[in-house]
Amino acid sequence: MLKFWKKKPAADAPPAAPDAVAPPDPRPLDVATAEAPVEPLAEHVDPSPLAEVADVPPAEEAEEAAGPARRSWRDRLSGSAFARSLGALFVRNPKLDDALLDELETALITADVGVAASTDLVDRLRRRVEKREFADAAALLAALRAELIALVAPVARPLQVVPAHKPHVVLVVGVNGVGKTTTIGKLARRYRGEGLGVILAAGDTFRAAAVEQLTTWGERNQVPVIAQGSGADSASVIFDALQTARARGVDLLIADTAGRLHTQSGLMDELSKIRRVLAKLDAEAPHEVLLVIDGTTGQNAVNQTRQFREAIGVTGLVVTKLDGTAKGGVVFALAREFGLPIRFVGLGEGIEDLRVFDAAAFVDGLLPPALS
Ligand SMILES: Nc1nc2c(ncn2[C@@H]2O[C@H](COP(=O)(O)OP(=O)(O)O)[C@@H](O)[C@H]2O)c(=O)[nH]1
Ligand SMILES: [Mg+2]
Repeated sequence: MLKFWKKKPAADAPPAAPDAVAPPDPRPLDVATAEAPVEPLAEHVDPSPLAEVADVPPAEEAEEAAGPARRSWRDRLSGSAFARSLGALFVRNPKLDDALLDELETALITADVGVAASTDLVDRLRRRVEKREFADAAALLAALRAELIALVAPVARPLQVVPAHKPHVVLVVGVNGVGKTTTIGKLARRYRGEGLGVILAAGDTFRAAAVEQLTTWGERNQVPVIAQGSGADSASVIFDALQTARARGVDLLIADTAGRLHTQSGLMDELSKIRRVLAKLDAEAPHEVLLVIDGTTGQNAVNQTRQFREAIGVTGLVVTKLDGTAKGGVVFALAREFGLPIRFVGLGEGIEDLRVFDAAAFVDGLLPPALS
């Protein structure tokens, strides 16, 4: 096995310190609870970020063990531009030569991996080719796999719901349409299935439909949703939800927020206000600021992450829609640029399609199977 490189230490962004303000006026609560039984979710495959990256076995076996209802990562990711162009590349260039390396570099850049990351990676491979480390294109593919896993393994750090936090508060942020509300629904289902007490806060008070959408997810999964109707103050809704969650000794509070452009300073200010208001009840809340990124937005995802991180502090990422037209490479660009933990990825619209980010499974889903 190949062990030529070391993982870079990942740097967490320290959460911004909230300053104090008066809590908002208490308002009447809407608590929606439904009766539907909750089926437990299949166990997720645990990523092992501490393992020597080059020794990580292909994830397909573990994935299959997770149950037939869950489609494999490769199944979900094989349609991506990344997978298709890499697959075609190795078919077109079965020989290990400069043309293969040049095309590989272009393919990585076009798949949103980013120019710097792609160039670095291919330069390292090129030096090893020059030293005749690889017998053939298959050996190069194996080295590429190990390099890509090494890029994302440091950020494959799952969300930990700390039992001592009653509740552990997760604030979900991101621009419009990236999949925040859907992700919250999937998370509610996952943690409910694990036996945790969960409450959702309908903090997207911008659109009436958003409250309805979250309430539907809550009803489906027997999870209470705290809402105040559209037009209410978002910080006030989330504050109420935290009060309710504490009174009931709930384990996890997940708060939705209005989609906003990272360039809208008014809306960004609203997020700071939510932070300050939560700190009134629990100085450590929110324990997690989860930024949801749409995997199809390409390099713009990097700008969004930078802006949200500067404006409110981000402690974890969810990258959605990697199943569709996403190129997939943006995950590597984000990992390299920020080192923020990638908690989950969205591989489809179904409830079981939110997966704990697994570096090896992800890379294997994008790369062609070993060349024979
Ligand atoms: N294909 C696919 N669609 C997704 C995924 N996550 C969310 N979506 C879809 O993205 C759209 C917007 O989601 P929504 O949760 O309303 O976004 P929000 O505005 O950020 O709350 C919906 O149609 C979702 O079904 C995913 O992982 N894969
Ligand atoms: Mg929403």
